[in-house]
Amino acid sequence: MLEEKIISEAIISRYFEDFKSSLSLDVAIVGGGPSGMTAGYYLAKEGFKVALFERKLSIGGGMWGGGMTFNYIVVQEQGREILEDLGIPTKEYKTGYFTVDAVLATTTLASKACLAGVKVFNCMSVEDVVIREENGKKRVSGLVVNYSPVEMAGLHVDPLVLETKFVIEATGHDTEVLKTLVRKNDIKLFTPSGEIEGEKSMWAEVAEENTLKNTQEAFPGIYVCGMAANACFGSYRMGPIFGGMLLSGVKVAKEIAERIKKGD
Ligand code: 48H
Ligand code: FE2
Repeated sequence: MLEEKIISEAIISRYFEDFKSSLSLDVAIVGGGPSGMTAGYYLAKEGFKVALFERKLSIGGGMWGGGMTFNYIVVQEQGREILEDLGIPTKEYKTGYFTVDAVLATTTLASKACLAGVKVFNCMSVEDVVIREENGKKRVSGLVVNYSPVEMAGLHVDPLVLETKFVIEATGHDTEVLKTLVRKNDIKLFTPSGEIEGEKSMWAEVAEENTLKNTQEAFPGIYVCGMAANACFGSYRMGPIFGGMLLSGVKVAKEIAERIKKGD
């Protein structure tokens, strides 16, 4: 005998157990692109309590479509090492250029992150952050989330709120979380101008290097990674080469892990 009511009850119970248990996190990641998923994987593997909030139905961000929907991505040697660590095989095209099937890379990374313990909330949009002040110093200490269908329908429905030790802004080109933070609060980011510097045009070599350099804390409690790091700190775009995104995810995971262990 199969009772429909029990199927519904199982889904509702499990979902809200997870949601309730995610109201207090070590790390909240906004955006399920390659950098956010990589950061989540390495943090969860270390045993931190991590949830990832993704506006869309599927995680993967800009990695599914490779270049112009031709679904292969390219990585350089350091990116290849991370993919190999994740069990994703690469194939050398020319010296220093490795190709990977974009669907294989995206699905494997997503699966590894989930299996490591990242709780993914898809169809959830982050619409704001929580700010607190301690000893005269402001810090991001939580996220304000809403259902994406609410956002898409333009309904006036208030969000829900969760607390977290650190936020990772991994929303890609748009740097949505930081934009909201800067627009709504009288604060300065750790960028040269104190504002979001903005993304520059295409220069793959410099952009890839800078993605890693720009992966850092942008304001107390919030780190930028991936494309958002270059948009925030003002560097170039790189097109469909994804090594920098993966390396950025690894770096942000490492830095936040150290901060949490220190009790920051
Ligand atoms: C919840 C949100 C919100 C929000 C956005 O764009 P992504 O793939 O991000 P990265 O930085 O991991 O990877 C960038 C890469 O895909 C890319 O675009 C490259 C390398 N471009 C080079 C070039 O020259 O163009 O993923 C970001 C994710 C997406 O899935 C969004 O839906 C999601 O974040 N998102 N989720 N709440 N407010 N805003
Ligand atoms: Fe892009």
